[in-house]
Amino acid sequence: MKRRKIIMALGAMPIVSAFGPVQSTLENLSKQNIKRLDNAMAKFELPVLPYAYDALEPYIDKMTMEIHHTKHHNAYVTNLNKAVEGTEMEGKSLEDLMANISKYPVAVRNNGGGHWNHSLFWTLMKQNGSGEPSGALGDAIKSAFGSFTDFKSQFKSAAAIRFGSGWAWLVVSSGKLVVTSTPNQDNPLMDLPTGQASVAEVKGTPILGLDVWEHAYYLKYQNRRPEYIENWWNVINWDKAAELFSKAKK
Ligand code: MN3
Repeated sequence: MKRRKIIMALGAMPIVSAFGPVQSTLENLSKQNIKRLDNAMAKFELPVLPYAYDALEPYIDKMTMEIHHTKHHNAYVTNLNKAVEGTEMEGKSLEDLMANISKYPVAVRNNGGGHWNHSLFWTLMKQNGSGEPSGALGDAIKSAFGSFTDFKSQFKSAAAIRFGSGWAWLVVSSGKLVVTSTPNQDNPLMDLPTGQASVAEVKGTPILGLDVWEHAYYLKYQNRRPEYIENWWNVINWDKAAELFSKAKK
């Protein structure tokens, strides 16, 4: 601003007291800085479900959805915030934490993974989600697995044989579609050693993810995990999967 314009601008300020305008400018600047700090240290938040708790009935029941979202997912968010608070991890994005998880404490791996995995999982389901993917994703599945039926059976098998708690995934890995699974709340984005049963088997960008922890199905299906896995195909949001596929590095 040129000197003349500054004088004009000052002249236009209302004179409340001798220090009024300056003081209020300082207060505004300070408020802006505080807001900037708040944003930098933004805490992780539980996302709102994109549908009602009963939207996936009868395949996934309302009570399971409500407890899964408000108790389990919420606990991952709360514990992740606790784990990063006051550390150099505070303010980092979830993606950044996942990509460097081998450097961070196990509480960040478990709760950060839990937050990332569930945030994705909710968006991969919808009411009346039955059907098969079309377009580029449909073609890529046929080319990678032979047919949609062959892909489905490979994915179902990965979900069924994952021992204990974990996830089954369809990922883009080195340009190819691959079915894999992870234990606990690990996911294929984590920079963990691959190839062992105790860690992520394959790294890649998730296109589909299925939660096979007992808390995801036990109220309705008890020990019948294969039945839950089979019914999940009625609520898959293939539009979301296609969107993730279009954005994934090929
Ligand atoms: Mn879960």
